Amino acid sequence: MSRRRDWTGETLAAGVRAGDRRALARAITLVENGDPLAYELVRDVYPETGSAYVVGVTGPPGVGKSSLIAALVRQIRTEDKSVGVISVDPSSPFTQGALLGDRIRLSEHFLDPDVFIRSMGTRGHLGGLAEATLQALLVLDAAGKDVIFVETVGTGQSEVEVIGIADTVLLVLMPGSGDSIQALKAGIMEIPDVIAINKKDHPAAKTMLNEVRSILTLDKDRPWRPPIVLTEAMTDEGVAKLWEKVEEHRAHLQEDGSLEERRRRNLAGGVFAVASARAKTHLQTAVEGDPELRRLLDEVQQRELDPLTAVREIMDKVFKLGDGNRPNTR
Ligand SMILES: Nc1nc2c(ncn2[C@@H]2O[C@H](COP(=O)(O)OP(=O)(O)O)[C@@H](O)[C@H]2O)c(=O)[nH]1
Ligand SMILES: [Mg+2]
Repeated sequence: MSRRRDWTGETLAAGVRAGDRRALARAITLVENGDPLAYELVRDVYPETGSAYVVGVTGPPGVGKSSLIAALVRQIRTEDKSVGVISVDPSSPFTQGALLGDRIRLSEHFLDPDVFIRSMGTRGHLGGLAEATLQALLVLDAAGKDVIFVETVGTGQSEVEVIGIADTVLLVLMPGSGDSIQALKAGIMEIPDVIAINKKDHPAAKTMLNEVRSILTLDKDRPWRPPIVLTEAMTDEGVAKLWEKVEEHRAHLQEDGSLEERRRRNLAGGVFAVASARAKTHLQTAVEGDPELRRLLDEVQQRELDPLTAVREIMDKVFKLGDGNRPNTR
């Protein structure tokens, strides 16, 4: 088959439904490029999605997220389930540096037809990372993947949005991830569903475990107490246990009926995140392209116009909001 096979909407949808690698690769490239064909594809297959279990994997760079995903994929393949991995690294969307590392770590799975791995970029994407990831996820879901991992670094609004679509959120830390501990403690970072402390052979791993444990005990009222698992991704130590905990979380959600509720909330959040990102892009483009609106910004800078009046005028003109846009009116 030639590399530059011309896909039509129909052959692409059929290929995706069949889980064909080339179709999946092509579909996700189209997603990344914000191509209309990708939009149509996801619209068509969407009613068939919802069977994949989505695990968000988050945590600071270098803690071993990709390595741990590679190990989890090995574990899951022993159960004969199919897997998709979407790795998102917004700090280097255009360079291959960080992504190359992921490739090497995950490369043992590249020949396995039931594993599909993809690093995501967001070239020219109106709806940003949230949109590209959501669409890619739906493509893999439609392809019948049983489990889909979404990897992202742990901080920043767009990462929070990306991970917000997961059924189970796994936070990966390693000894020395002090910033994450502070963020958890301060409530800046949401409490995840499962925590892995990776690189457990490190002398400070136990200290880390105790710190995380003490933060979690502050919050006794939650129906699910996030389990903490010590892992060593390179040797698979703790990996089976980690997967067991993820599955226990899934069972917990299913038993108390909250999986549907969570998915409803996640999807609503996804729609809102994408709409916000698109609105922002639209706003920026409109202001840049309109000398009158640009002049408002100059007036603000010269203190001739206060910021909120400028906001009102910009919103009126770009979104035609009318009276709903008056600050603090009742
Ligand atoms: N000693 C040790 N090194 C690990 C472990 N897991 C990952 N690493 C190494 O840590 C580095 C970062 O791993 P990577 O999976 O790319 O982290 P990510 O940025 O969180 O995805 C790599 O050099 C890995 O080989 C582990 O359990 N023990
Ligand atoms: Mg990684």
